[in-house]
Amino acid sequence: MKLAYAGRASGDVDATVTITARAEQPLPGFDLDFRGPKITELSVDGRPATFTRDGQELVVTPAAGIAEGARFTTVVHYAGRPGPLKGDALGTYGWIPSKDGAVALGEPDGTPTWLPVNDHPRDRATYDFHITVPSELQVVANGTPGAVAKHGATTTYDWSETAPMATYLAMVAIGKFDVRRTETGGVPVITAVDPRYAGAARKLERTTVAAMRWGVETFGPYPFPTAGGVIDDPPLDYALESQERPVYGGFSPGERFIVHELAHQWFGDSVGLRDWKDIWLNEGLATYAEWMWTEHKGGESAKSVFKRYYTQPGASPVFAPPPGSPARADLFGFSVYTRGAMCVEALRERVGDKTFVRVLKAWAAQGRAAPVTTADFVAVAEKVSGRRLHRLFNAWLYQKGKPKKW
Ligand code: MET
Repeated sequence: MKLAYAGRASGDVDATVTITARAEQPLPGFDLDFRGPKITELSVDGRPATFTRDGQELVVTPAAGIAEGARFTTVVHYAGRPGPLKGDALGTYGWIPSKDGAVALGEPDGTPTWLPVNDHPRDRATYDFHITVPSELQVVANGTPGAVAKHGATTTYDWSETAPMATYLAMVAIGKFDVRRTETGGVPVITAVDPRYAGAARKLERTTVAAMRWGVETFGPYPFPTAGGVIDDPPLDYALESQERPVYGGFSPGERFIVHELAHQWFGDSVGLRDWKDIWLNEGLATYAEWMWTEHKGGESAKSVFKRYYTQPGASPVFAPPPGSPARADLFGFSVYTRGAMCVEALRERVGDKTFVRVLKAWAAQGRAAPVTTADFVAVAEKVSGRRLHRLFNAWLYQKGKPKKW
């Protein structure tokens, strides 16, 4: 994608997005998801296509049908000012203006605010970013940095995400940053921090490196070509595990936050969901990684954290709703994270520490092979441990109230 950002005053962008896809069946037409500004041109395989927009649906009818198995290229040109999504239970996300630029954060369905995509966690693709900004600004995106080309008043930054990535993990941050590069175990670590959080830059870099070393020991090889993180200024008060480059929105992250987002690189970004309803696989495991980190550092054990939560009353938000299949508004609810992590502790206590670590490594080792479901996690845990675990997972993921027996 090529995107030119005019600057904070207008917030306008002018973008040309080129999508290469393969038709799995004969296609008279196809739908993309896009909520962005006005589309000025749309072509398929070099010929203008007709299109209609209905809410988020972008319905494309190419001049000629596309044959089964054919590779085809769609080019969408749009111009105007993208904006964030906000107001529902999920807060502010999508294309978000910052003090000096903008930051794009997609989870769960915000990427169509600035990119036409097939917005589904299981539809992964590689991405090339060519982003032009006023020369006083910089650009950070997913993956590996490429050329930086200055043409007087504007500068173009190239980034490429070479590992297939779910749409919700695409990120771009435009603004002024303290950009640092280091490496660990041969993996480049690139961090970028808004000047407002200048004091946090060293800590972000050092903690990311320390957590990576620990993550590699605990979960297995780091799954991507690069790592890092961005602290930007919009006051979002959440972080997102955007692939290779998590974003912390409007705060200086503590160690556990950094560990959480880094753990998602294995659990969520590499081993990725088939459906949003299994979001506990992302958030329960990343939260459990925080508990493991604290234990590893000599702090409270995961078992003790579990016990503390377990003493809460059954109606407490720790337990409700059950984390196994949350409604949209509860996707990032407390129980998905905490009861999800308690489910992982229950598993650890059942199978024992050694087997538990083998389960985590086996789960991470699947990588990007195929999108995963809760049933796949149960199957891996049962296979590695040689035990029947259905009752445990049913109790922790799906039963109402506080699980009593599992
Ligand atoms: N996945 C994020 C996390 O790390 C939450 C994003 S909220 C849209 O917790």
